[in-house]
Amino acid sequence: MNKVALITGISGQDGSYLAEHLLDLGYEVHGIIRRQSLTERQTERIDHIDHKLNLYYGDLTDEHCVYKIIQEVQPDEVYNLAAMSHVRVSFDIPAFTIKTNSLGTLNILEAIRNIAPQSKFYQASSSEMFGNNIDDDGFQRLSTTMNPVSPYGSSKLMAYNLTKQYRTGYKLHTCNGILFNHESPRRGTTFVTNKVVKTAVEIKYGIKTTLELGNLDSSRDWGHSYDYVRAMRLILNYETPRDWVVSTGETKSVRDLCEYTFNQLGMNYKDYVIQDEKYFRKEEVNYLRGDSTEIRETLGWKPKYTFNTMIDEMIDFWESNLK
Ligand code: NAP
Ligand code: F7E
Repeated sequence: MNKVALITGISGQDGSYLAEHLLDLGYEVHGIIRRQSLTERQTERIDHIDHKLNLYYGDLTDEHCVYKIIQEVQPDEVYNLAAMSHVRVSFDIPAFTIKTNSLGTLNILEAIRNIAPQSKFYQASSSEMFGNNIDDDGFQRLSTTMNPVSPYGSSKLMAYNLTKQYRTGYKLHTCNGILFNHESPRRGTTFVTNKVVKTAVEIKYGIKTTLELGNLDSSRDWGHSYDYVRAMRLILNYETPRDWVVSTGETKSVRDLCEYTFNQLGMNYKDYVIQDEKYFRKEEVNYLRGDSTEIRETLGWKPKYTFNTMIDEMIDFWESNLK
């Protein structure tokens, strides 16, 4: 019998790569999408596999629909990827962020506890939960104290703790993947990597003249979504439910990202990048670098992409798109 997976946030960046991966492995894949007024582009990332998917309208904040879908699907594995995932925007809509990211996670955990306790549960936790805490060796890991500095980070920390608590208290198979930033050509274009790459390509082809950014000095541990969704499935299929860190272990600043991208396109970023106050945050996570030794050594996870091959792929995507 094929395994049955339910993915919340299936229309997002990670949801689309995970759905492809699970279909390749023979899973029966179900996913939740939201009702939107503009339907044309909503499922753009999964249109190519739409005929193989079972999609349901739903919203994590609506516990009735969450119960109904879990009751109907009776999944072997639930991947909770749905979230209000933009850190800066979470300062504008903090209540919605917490309702979706924290209470939405609780709605799924309660449904699993009551009507589908056989379901294994994966929670999309985030390096944003660490805030500005770094161990003495310059890395963040499972034992690093978490001290979020955004409504997004706080909402994810609540969901992280609930996921742990349903494992220890109710003996459910629930796991957190603490994923550091991961990108791809499918990344939303208001996140910094895809914003920089898309705009740099537009500048090269004369469509735009400048790139407005916020803080150029923050550093991120950037991997590729293709690699990270593979880690999600490994995490859920490990015999013992527990939490893991997924990261590249390398870090680059936003300035490094601009320098590499513009160089690849034959330009100097200093001629085009302008800083604009509106892209700065009330509080910033300055430096992220994850220690993923455990998942590499225990589960054999290894990323295929480097930072450079990932950015090159994103450049190719936008160049062929614009041509
Ligand atoms: P994404 O592209 O923003 O996708 C998020 C998905 O969640 C979208 O399909 C969105 O649907 C859906 N969603 C939002 N609010 C919802 C609600 N109330 N009910 C149901 N669905 C809702 O994010 P991603 O990059 O794929 O990230 C996947 C998950 O990993 C997220 O939980 C994110 O917080 C977490 N994470 C991401 C990273 C990263 O670097 N990418 C790192 C660590 C953790 P709409 O399109 O309708 O809004
Ligand atoms: O910002 C700086 C910004 O929005 C990265 C989400 O997937 O990863 C992501 O959150 C850095 C920050 O990602 C602009 O201040 C400068 O220091 O691409 P981002 P994020 O905030 O790190 C974590 C792990 C998640 O879990 C989240 O869901 O870039 N920056 N100028 C800018 N950022 C944006 N978006 N736009 C700018 O113009």
